[in-house]
Amino acid sequence: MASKHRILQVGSLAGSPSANQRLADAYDVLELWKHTDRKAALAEYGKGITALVTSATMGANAELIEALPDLKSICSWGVGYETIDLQAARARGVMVSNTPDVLTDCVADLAWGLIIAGARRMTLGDRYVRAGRWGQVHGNIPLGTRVSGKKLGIVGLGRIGQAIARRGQGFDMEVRYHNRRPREDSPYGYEATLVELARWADFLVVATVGGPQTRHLVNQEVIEALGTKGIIVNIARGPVIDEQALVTALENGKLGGAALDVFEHEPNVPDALKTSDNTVLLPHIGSATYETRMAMEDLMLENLQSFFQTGKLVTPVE
Ligand code: 8YV
Repeated sequence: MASKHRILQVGSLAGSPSANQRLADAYDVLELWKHTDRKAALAEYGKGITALVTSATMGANAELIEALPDLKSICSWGVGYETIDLQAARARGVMVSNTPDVLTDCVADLAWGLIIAGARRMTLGDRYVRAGRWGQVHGNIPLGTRVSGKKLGIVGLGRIGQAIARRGQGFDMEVRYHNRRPREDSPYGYEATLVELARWADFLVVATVGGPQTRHLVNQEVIEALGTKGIIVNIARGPVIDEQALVTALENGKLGGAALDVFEHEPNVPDALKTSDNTVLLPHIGSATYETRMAMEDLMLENLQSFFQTGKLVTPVE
């Protein structure tokens, strides 16, 4: 039997149904996360490794890329790639793939879950039921906000933003968006500034890419423009929202509510968000359905296999 190709896996993909096992079955895997001295492990076993598997969260920085002299491809599990140093990869001629499209629907579905949970105070109600406080609901849980027929603002009309927008039509909502540029193919209204979009919207959903170019795009001015009745939803990346400004606005009653799947310093979540009755908090589970995680691992493995068989990736980045 031919010997297995050697690959490096940055961390455990425990959030995927069978990725760890399938990688271990098909390849000779250097499991980097099991080595306490990462540098030493790379120096000892890194030579000859041509492919690396990582995730949107774990990424691959310049130091890691440089420590692998024979590296030719990085196959990531996840759509976001702001944690992969593309410049360092390009400089070395290393190809990069992600897993786009397969997670779009589930992430958009979760955004909608957050819109409704935030507007209708679902998690607060759930806490009352669990605590045996049903009799105290009236007068304690403030009335929610109607969702149907309201104004939906989307920050970033990419694949996921468009899927969220389409669902808005089912709720009879008017949809507008903000992007760096208006999209010719879009049926939705364009707002040239984020502040204008926030001022107009009842619900502002963040669906843009992460990375330095979008850090704190949603700042104090945007949050206050959304206002006392507005609800912000984030299924993209935590740092897109200035979290401190968000906390301050919630504390001062300048924002209606926040429903968040991502945070600026994951896994750390500010106490002020945890104790607020106006927040819904999820642990970055946008893509976490069996079907989607399976499709992500299939696509990541396809990229890897294609690299070894043809020298090309199936879903290269850019
Ligand atoms: C992943 C994600 O759960 O794909 C992405 O960019 O954020 C999620 O789908 C996770 O980040 C993978 O590490």
